[in-house]
Amino acid sequence: RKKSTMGRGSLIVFEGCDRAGKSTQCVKLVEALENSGTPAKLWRFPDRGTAIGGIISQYLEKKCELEDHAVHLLFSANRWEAVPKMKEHLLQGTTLIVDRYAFSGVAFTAAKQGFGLDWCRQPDIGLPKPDLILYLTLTPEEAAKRGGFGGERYENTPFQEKVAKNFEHLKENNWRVIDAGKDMESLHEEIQEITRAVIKDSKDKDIEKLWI
Ligand code: NYM
Ligand code: MG
Repeated sequence: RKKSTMGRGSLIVFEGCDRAGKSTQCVKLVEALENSGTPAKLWRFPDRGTAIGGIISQYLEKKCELEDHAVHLLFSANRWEAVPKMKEHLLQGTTLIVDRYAFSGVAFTAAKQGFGLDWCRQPDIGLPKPDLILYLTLTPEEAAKRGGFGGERYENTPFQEKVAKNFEHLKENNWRVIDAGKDMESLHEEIQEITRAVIKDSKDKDIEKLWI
């Protein structure tokens, strides 16, 4: 299909620790955009539906062990394999609302012993650069109120605290920090307002490359 004459869609990424409410807000945002006539599609990483994503899923569910560098590269490969389709959607004018991206990749692996931010960033250099990163933050107290973690790998408080510290180092001027402790509806309104402005603003801009 041909390039949209309405301008390209935006690449909007949600980031944050587990339990911040990213997935809920992603779904609500896609729904709101679609209802107002803005083509939008929900996307998520890891995409557990591909062959690579299947291995990642097994790893997260603790059904297999993988060497830490190797699994980092699989998470990155899982993004790269999606790039052709992502670009196609963006160029056709569809905005992608993405639940986690390369920033989770870096923040989670760099929380492991012996991994620096710089090494972790390398495989994701050159991915399509998001127009906006909505970083949902939650204090440890608020997080605790939301009930227990699931049983997946990384789902424990000490690890998540390291992840949160790493996210702080990744912030750039296209990041917006959102207090995820607010009620779901106010959060949704705030997110819509920011997102709609960015969608308008990025229509005629080229898609840039991440970390270049
Ligand atoms: N995760 C996610 C990583 O470790 N590296 C990555 O590149 C990405 C995208 O996978 N705890 C971790 C963060 C999550 C876990 O994500 C699965 P979700 O959104 O809970 O399905
Ligand atoms: Mg999770």
